[in-house]
Amino acid sequence: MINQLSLTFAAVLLLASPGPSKAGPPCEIPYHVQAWTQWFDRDDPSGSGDWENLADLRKENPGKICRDPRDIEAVTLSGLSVGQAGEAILMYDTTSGFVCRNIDQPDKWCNDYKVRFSCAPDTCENVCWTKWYNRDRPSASGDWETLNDLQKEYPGQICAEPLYIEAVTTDEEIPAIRTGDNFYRYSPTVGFACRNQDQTSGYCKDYKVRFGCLACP
Ligand SMILES: [Ca+2]
Ligand SMILES: [Ca+2]
Repeated sequence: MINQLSLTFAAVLLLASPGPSKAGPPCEIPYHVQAWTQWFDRDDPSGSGDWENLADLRKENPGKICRDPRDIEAVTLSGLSVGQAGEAILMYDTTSGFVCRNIDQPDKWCNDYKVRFSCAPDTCENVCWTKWYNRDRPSASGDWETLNDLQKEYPGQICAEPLYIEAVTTDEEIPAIRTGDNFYRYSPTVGFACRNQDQTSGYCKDYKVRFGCLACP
């Protein structure tokens, strides 16, 4: 829900203030672009608490978190939101990251959390989109359009550390988030993967993806 709300919010902002146009790749940030990072879980509460603080996450995951995250989401490894878990949280913001201290809890023990960040652009000025890629079809285990595979198959075409990813169906170009499929991976740092086993229908639709980079190779 946070995901769609914040993307919608970003879209409203973008519609309200159209970015500058320029020659070259189209300057546009579609609202359904997936800008959330992968989930990070660097710590567990066995020491003084669960430290998913941004400074350490950046150090341990160079280039994977944008300079100015717009949003942060933390959930327990069992899937509870921070509100549902109901613990006293020391830090939970886009500049510090997330910290739960054991000492602040009545039972002196925090849940183990994972966190992710949303990276929306200030303007579309700096974002350069790759072409669309469709390396796989969902005929076997699913539709695998992972960054690693695409970078191997199309050397030099996709930047090393994309900031955004967009996925749409190959036939009607329906945004992935509107198809109702459940995605195994959908992150600019990992790419896209839809597993047939995760779908109620038993099959994923066929998707193509493209990446948004600060500069095109
Ligand atoms: Ca953790
Ligand atoms: Ca595909």
